[in-house]
Amino acid sequence: MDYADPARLPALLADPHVLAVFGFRAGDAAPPSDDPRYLQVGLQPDGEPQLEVWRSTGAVQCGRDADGLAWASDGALMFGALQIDEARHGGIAGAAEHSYAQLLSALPRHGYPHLLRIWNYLDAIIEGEGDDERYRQFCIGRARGLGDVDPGTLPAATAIGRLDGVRVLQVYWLAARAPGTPLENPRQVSAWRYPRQYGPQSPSFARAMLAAPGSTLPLLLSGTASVVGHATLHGEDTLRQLEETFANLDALVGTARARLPALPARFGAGSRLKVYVRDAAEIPLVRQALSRHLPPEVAYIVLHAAVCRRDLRVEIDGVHGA
Ligand code: 3EB
Repeated sequence: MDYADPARLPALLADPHVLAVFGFRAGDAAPPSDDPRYLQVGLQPDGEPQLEVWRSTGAVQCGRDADGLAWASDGALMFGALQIDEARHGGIAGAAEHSYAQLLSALPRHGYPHLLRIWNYLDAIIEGEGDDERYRQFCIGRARGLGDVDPGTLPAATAIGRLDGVRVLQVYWLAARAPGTPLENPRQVSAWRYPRQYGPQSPSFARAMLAAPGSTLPLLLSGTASVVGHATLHGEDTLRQLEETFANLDALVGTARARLPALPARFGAGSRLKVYVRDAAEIPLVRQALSRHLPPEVAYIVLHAAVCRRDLRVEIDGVHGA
């Protein structure tokens, strides 16, 4: 996984080893392509627009299913993406249920039954009061679409709010032929065990995923924020939230190293991060803290986005390998 200049999009899509490319940019100014490996995500990057590129070691095949699902696969891994119009499914809960049911039925058909990692991007994630909040409704629909799944097999995930006003649920994922190992964070209550106060349906995700032994995939880190136990900490202080987030990420890397000692203890040249910041005005402050905290080899992008709890000001996901 890497970041690249948008001008390179045609060259990247001409490369048969490219599994997926993401253009992060709100509005309609993103470079166009109808290649199924390309997805425009309506999140606003800070600074120059960037592409995110997933490269494969094998040759990639790709296509679009009759139901609109875009896919690319290389014999070991499958990328897939869905963009579901909320209005056609009665709202965000219906759209989430539909997407998860659709993708779960597609995975075995494509021969990649094991979901490793999934990203969920939806507009106005904290709009609505109490249990009507759109994130809570998304959690309800997701759980319905997943059906009767063993929580110990849930994928790593991100669920983040776009600010583009487009009521289309964007879901994309990485699935594999072989199952990975989901990891939990010793500092945090498992999300699927969150108590009722956060909504009628606890969120369905694992804190991180390690691919099957022998895979070249890095550790896949879920969206991680200033949550300890199940509570938000430092609600008024972005920098302390960032510190707590890094403490959570460190704990996850520690958990992964117990299974894979070759994994570096610290973020470095094999780490890529996406940093989601709620208030655009705080991005310079966050960038300053990131440059203090991270060695220069770590590539990251900063996105202006809404985190799924009102009191969370920052969230980070990414990958970490050798
Ligand atoms: C948290 O720790 C922060 O609902 O898929 C992070 C990653 C969060 C994924 C999801 C939510 C999700 O609860 C929020």
